[in-house]
Amino acid sequence: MQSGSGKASMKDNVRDLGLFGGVPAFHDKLLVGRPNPGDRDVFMQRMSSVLDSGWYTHHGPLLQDLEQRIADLAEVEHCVMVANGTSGLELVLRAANLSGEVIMPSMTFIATAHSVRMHGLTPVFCDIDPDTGCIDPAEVERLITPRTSAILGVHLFGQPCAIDELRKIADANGLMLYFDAAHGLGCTAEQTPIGGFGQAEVFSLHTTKVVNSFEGGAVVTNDGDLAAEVRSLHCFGHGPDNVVRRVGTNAKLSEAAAAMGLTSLEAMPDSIAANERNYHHYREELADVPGIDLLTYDPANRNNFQYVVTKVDESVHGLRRDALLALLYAENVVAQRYFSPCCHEFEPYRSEHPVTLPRTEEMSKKVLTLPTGPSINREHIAGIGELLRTAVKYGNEITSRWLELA
Ligand code: T4K
Repeated sequence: MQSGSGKASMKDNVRDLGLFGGVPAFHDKLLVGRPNPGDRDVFMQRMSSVLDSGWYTHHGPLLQDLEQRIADLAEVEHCVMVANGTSGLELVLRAANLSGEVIMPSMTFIATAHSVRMHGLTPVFCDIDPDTGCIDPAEVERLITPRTSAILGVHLFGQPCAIDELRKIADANGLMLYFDAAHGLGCTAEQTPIGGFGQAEVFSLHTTKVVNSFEGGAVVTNDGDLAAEVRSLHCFGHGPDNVVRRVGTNAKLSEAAAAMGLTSLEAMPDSIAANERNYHHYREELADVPGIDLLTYDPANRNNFQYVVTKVDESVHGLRRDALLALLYAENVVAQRYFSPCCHEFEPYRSEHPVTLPRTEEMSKKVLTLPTGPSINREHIAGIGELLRTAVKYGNEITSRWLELA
């Protein structure tokens, strides 16, 4: 029996699992990255004002408002909205005239690495702190060469990476330090908002993020020269006087995107509150599920709880992570492997610069991110908990039957 209300059908045996022919536990798909659009009427009013004004792009009034509000939230002096987070990372690198090698974690979305490689620089992948998945400063030090120009930290799942240690290493070696804060809007490092660390930080406002502008990114910094350069580069290299001084691109964000960004930003507190409630429900549900361990966030920092990340430990129950992923899909629970494979396991990196990163690979084998967001409720999570309990109970059997299907 399944229901659209969120209540899952009970399944306490392998035969009933969707993967092996049973009816899916959930009628509708439960997704990791459902958008947080905010108040539809307010968005429509903003869109109406855009249409009435005839001003659709080129740093219009809504975009200026969004830049100011994100700068205020991040407690920084400058925010430049750009087409997406990836462009933001590329523009920071170009604005700073980086070359050579950039040390970064491999446990991240592929965009982090591509933003560097796209411009002819070499990403040098670094191992992680196994508890957080963030870059390990001790490993960073080991990887510095005369060709290193920067360290690119990633605040993975909204957790601040080891900012102070990285800053010391960067300062001691004359390197630029900047951050991929794609997951970091609304998060803090202790009391300080993510956004003001290093020379620049870059948020993503992709549809799947806690705040979205359909697509979008925000470069935030306290460095006025860097901000001016990013602003110029994202608009064909134009300076404020409209004179072009260097090659630039078009990574501007439209007023329609800004209308969504503002409306979604206004809904961020509710969205984070819903995520946090869900996170705690998952915590309760998973407490008695051996070998499916929830990544816990350090309470000293504020997290936006956008990602519910688990580590599936096959050695405990015999259930392979990818068998569980397939099992959940078949129940309409669309989990994600954030981030697996990780960057150094993808081309061109694996051929160009083969490396072994034991802690990254260990985490990458295990990670599974579960659905959350305002559209996921307690009943959904209870249903997912039931599925996980059944899955680990019959872990070995499920893995071997899944291997036969493959
Ligand atoms: N750095 C890091 C650490 C990042 O995580 C990202 C992006 C970036 C940099 C680059 O930022 P952007 O250039 O993207 O601004 C998703 C997102 O597309 C991507 O933005 C995000 N990270 C990454 C972690 O997740 P995919 O390939 O996993 O899947 P996607 O976006 O097709 O769908 C994810 C889930 O969201 C699905 O369950 C479906 C749901 N969804 C998706 C879309 C597009 C919806 O419900 N509605 C939608 O409109 O990348």
